[in-house]
Amino acid sequence: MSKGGRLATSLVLFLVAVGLVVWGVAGLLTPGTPGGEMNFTHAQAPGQPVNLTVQTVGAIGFGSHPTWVSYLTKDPASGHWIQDNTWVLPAHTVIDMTVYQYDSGSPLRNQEWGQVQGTIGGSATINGANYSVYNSNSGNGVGHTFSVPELGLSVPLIGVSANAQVCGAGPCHTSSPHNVIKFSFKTPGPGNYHWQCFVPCGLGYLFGNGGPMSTENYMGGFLDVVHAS
Ligand SMILES: [Cu+2]
Repeated sequence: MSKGGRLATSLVLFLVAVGLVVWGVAGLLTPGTPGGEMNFTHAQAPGQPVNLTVQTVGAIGFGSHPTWVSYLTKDPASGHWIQDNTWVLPAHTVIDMTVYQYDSGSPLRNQEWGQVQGTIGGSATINGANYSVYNSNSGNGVGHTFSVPELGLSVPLIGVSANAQVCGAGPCHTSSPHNVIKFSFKTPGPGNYHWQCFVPCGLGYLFGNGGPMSTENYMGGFLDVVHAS
């Protein structure tokens, strides 16, 4: 090989090495989940309530942390369950939220989170029955909450029996034990509002608050509220 050829080969190999390093570092910095936002602004006619459907699972089953608890969102366009829990929502619009809760529960450390707060009518329904407070020391306890602190909104998501065949990996299907929890709330003006779960469900982390509790797209995300078009 000529000197020029060797030089060109070395240069190509060097650039490939640099590329691999950049790719590796970028991979470390990027969460292993789609970091996009799910858009709900065109899922219905302007001014009409938005249907937002999510599920909570005891183990996501895929990605970089398959054993972590997580929310999944039903894509209004494709109907697929996606771990993309930041939603673009129209402002001043009623959101009809449905949660398929597939995880087991436990007694709450703070009974405050057993209360339905900030929904339209101040209540929610579980499998069709109205409730405004849930005693987590009874029944199957609470698995997670859906809470938007800036909106004073919080709903306890009641667990399924831990003795049942709890769904082992998301996305879960309605053939697994689940509770269907429904409630409605109204979006405020445009802005970014964070939502999260307040049950320390990060099993294996300090006080249950690490891991999925402190990683976006597992037990938290954002309401990206925009001017209705
Ligand atoms: Cu949780």
